[in-house]
Amino acid sequence: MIRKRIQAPSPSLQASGSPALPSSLQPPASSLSSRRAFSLTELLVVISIIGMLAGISLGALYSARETGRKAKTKATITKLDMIIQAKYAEFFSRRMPIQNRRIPPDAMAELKFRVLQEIMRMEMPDRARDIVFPRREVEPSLALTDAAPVDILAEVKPLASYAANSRSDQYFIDIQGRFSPMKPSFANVSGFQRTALGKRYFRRVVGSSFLTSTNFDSAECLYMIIQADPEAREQFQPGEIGDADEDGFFEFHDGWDRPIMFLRWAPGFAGESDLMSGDGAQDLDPMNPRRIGDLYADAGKWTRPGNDLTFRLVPLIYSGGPDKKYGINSHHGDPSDPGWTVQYGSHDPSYPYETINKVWDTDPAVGGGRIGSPITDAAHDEYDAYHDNITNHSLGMN
Ligand SMILES: [Ca+2]
Ligand SMILES: [Ca+2]
Ligand SMILES: [Ca+2]
Repeated sequence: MIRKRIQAPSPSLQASGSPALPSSLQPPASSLSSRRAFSLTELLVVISIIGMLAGISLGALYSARETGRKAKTKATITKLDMIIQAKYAEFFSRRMPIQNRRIPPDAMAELKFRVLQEIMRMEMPDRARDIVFPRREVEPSLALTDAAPVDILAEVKPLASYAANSRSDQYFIDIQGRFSPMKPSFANVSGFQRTALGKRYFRRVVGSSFLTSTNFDSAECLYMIIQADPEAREQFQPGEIGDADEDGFFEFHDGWDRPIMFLRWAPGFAGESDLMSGDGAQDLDPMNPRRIGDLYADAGKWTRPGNDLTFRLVPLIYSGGPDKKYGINSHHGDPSDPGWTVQYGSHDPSYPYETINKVWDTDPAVGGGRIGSPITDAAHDEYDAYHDNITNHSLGMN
């Protein structure tokens, strides 16, 4: 443009200042059109340069926004991580409500472990099913579904007992020290009092829209845990909170305005984690230092093969990252068959010992993998989507 302005007057100067020029040297009429063509080319060049510059600055803007979103996500997850890890650690100094102290040491160890698991489930829920379940005494065959009426939903009853399998006789001991020669059930094994916090979560959830859909129930559980603690609650700004499924239950949101998810026990994430070794021999789980495994009924006898998979678990808090997909096996089930696939706790009298199993087992229904493992089923919508996630297990990354 500048060159054009400088050049433009020169032919007219020549024309007016040099009248001696022969007419053949006068700028021909065609030079006017060539001048126009030249300026048009220039204009196109300029436009393309502007376009390139705009492209570069849009790219820079996009990249700056993504960096900002990542930083925001990390900041929120860092705060959540500190609060949740502190709460998780507190469980290990918790007084256990075991009333009979004269039961054998191995029975005591197992009871403590089972009671602790139940307290953690009640007070640090990561799914709706940690809080409510269908009353089996009302309808034993009922699988809890979205359509389940609220009046057949009950608070999960904490139940814990120890099963001895001595050669001569098999018996069970509950927290009151009651011996039972039979397989435990609600009738012959005492549960223990639900904790105040467990009751509070139940009151908040039962009869509410929380149960009309399990969308983001793990994120909503995380919010509920923080919400219950005024000091923790104060650390978060309105911009870090949202309600993606508009059910009135809030979630913490990442930089892409998607819910930040939560798994209390995520053994499958060990391979991706900076915090979990995955090595049970070197890194004992304080929840289960004796590495107690589940009981199985084998040919009419209870056997406990042990569980050499256990290691120290660290709660997992995760954002889906820029692709907004989580790609993590939460065992919440398919969206069309919502979230009741894992039912922790020993509240099912038919299978009172499967709690530990649930933590460590793989689930073929969601493409295999333990809870917390990356989704490796290529047909799954969130296949391989975990790489860009931002989690509390690798805050130094991404
Ligand atoms: Ca929800
Ligand atoms: Ca919600
Ligand atoms: Ca992702």
